[in-house]
Amino acid sequence: MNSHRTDAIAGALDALRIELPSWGFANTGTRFGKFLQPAAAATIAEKFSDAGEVHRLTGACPTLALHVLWDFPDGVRSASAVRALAGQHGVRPGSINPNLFEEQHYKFGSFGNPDPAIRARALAHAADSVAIARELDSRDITLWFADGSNYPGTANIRQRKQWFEEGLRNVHTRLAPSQRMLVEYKPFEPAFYHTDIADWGMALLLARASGPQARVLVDTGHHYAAQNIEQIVAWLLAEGMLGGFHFNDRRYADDDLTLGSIDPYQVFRIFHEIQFFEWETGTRADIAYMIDQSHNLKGKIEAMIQTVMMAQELYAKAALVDHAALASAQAHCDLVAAESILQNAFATDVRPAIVEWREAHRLPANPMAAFRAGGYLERITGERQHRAAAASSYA
Ligand code: LRH
Ligand code: MN
Repeated sequence: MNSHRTDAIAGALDALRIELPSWGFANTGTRFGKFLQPAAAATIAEKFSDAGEVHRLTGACPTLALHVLWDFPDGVRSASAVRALAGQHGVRPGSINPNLFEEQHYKFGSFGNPDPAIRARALAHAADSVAIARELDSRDITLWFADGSNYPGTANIRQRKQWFEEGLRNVHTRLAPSQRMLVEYKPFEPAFYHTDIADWGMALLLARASGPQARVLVDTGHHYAAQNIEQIVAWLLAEGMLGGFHFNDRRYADDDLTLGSIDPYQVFRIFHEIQFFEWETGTRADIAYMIDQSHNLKGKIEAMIQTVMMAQELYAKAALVDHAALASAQAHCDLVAAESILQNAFATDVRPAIVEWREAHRLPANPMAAFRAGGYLERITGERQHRAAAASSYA
């Protein structure tokens, strides 16, 4: 591979930072069961420790996304302990995710609940989440809502939209100037008739209505199978409203599988749209690349390392697209030439250049092999296997 291409790959890897999800290290399951892993993290200290191990091996994961109810048992009062853990494990607190979906009082919704007292409780929790983010110098607050309905006629969809506008606008007023709120959409689950924030357009309109520091978060698992996700990404880029991603893969629905395990070309096409935009505009898109996965069968840490390695590989391949040649082929409607430019980049084996980048950064050539040989899993299994298994459904 010529130096121009290895330089392009090195430049891409220097820029790519991927945020890990604290809940990805904990025992999670499906409604049909949770298969417990003795080494799974159960405390925030263990989640930071595991994230620290992934960052130590990949050099690409300096932040950890946190979910408020699962990681801050005492709310904002837990922030100083979290800050200390971050220092100890070399991973900074990342995006703050409120929990507006599992407590009993959210049965009929949170921001969209017909009961003003419940909407007020939900807003108070979102406000606490912003306060926690301020306390930890976390830039992003990621807002996902399970709100919706299961049966036609049971919800006033327009009324709930207005309540969401009011609630999200209120959250926006609490942001520090440097902070952002990322509105995450999802077409269904747990609601199975309508979901209040069901697609990118609804999230875009609500983010716009909230204020200038609001953006849209694209969870790759939150799309109907036939949807063209990279077109949504292109539109959000063009609108200046793409705030970040939750990366995972799926065969059917929100399966939260390892990135690229089902459709790596999908992820490549997303990365291509971003890098093509950056080439065309000469700007760096202000995107938070984050992982959102839950592994019932794979080892939690290995799944994260696999995802980071796959993301680096696909992002590096996208950096090999000759954007000038592509723009010319597009302008001349040379379909085969244009398509081949992407396919050739995708077909390029970038792994030798990635190993070169890792060695240049004194990182293991193969993070997965280093993890398996490193003894970390054996050590934490010994430390953690004695505790009783918690029976909660998620994280
Ligand atoms: C909802 C979601 C959201 C999180 C949760 C863990 O499906 O993607 O981002 O809060 O997963
Ligand atoms: Mn998500």
